Amino acid sequence: MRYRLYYWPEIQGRGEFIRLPLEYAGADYVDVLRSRNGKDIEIKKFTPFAPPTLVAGKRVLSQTANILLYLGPRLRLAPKGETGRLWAHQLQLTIADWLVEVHDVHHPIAASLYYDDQKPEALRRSLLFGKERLPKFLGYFERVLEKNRESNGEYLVGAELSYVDLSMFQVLVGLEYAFPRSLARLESTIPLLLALKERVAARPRIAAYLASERRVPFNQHGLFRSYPELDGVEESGRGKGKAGGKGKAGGKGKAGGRGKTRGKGTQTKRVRQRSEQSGSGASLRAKRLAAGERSRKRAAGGEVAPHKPKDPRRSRRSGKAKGRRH
Ligand SMILES: N[C@@H](CCC(=O)N[C@@H](CS)C(=O)NCC(=O)O)C(=O)O
Repeated sequence: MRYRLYYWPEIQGRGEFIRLPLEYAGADYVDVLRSRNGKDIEIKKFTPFAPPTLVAGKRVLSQTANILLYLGPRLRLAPKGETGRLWAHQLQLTIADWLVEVHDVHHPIAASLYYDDQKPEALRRSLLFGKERLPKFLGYFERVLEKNRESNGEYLVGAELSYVDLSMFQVLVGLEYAFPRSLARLESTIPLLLALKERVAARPRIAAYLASERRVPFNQHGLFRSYPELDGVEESGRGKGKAGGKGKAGGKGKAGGRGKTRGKGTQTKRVRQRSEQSGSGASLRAKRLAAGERSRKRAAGGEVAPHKPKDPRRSRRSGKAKGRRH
């Protein structure tokens, strides 16, 4: 059967979690909106809320983990028994939760606003993400590998590679792109995950795919975005981790104020001041109201038209990337 994948053509996003297993298995598939003359589909039944969407014969499937639940056994990338399949699905859903948090680091307030309009909040979020959530998720999956005696710690589920391993590969390369310093700081705690990443990258079909034009490069519109100011920033005074440059907010963005972070209280206060300042301009308020209006309209419509080949995340005027949820 020829699978048809519908996903934003310019980004890896959640679509990549579907592309990877299709590529790994050498499946017959079309990445419709990346193909020449690829047109959006009219779906009358089982209308998806958001992409990725997979059309498989008469089936129209959405929700990344759900698509993988379906594809896994068909591509021989899932355990045979129900217990194993549910375990794989559970891990995939945990990855889905993690992805939301990755997204919310650069868009903590709303996906419909520009990153620039939520920078102070993003910086605040990034501190907690780097300090608490990143080590927690990584540590959890490292332990899952450690405990999987069936594969001697080589794969997350069962004795062989599954779609969850491919997803984990994608998360790890995404984190490397978006949070290189934070990841480097934690490297020594996740040897099994890093070995898994190399193992997946070395699989011939994956290696060929990564080197091909089918693999969309990481960029500033996807889930994983490289904003140095959101990576590895540490609160000083706690004495832990040097990855953030000893209390300096690394990178150009200075989202939390002029480069240095002087401990929690100061930082929080400055962030709050900035928030208040940035909310005070009348034109900004109008812009936000308009953005809110747009998202309310979207919500009222019940669903997002997911498959527009033209990227609606770019403003024609400024050319700046908008922060839709990816
Ligand atoms: N839980 C869904 C999330 C789907 C999702 O957020 N899709 C993004 C692209 S990655 C989108 O276009 N969302 C539009 C929206 O949420 O308004 C999944 O895992 O597939």
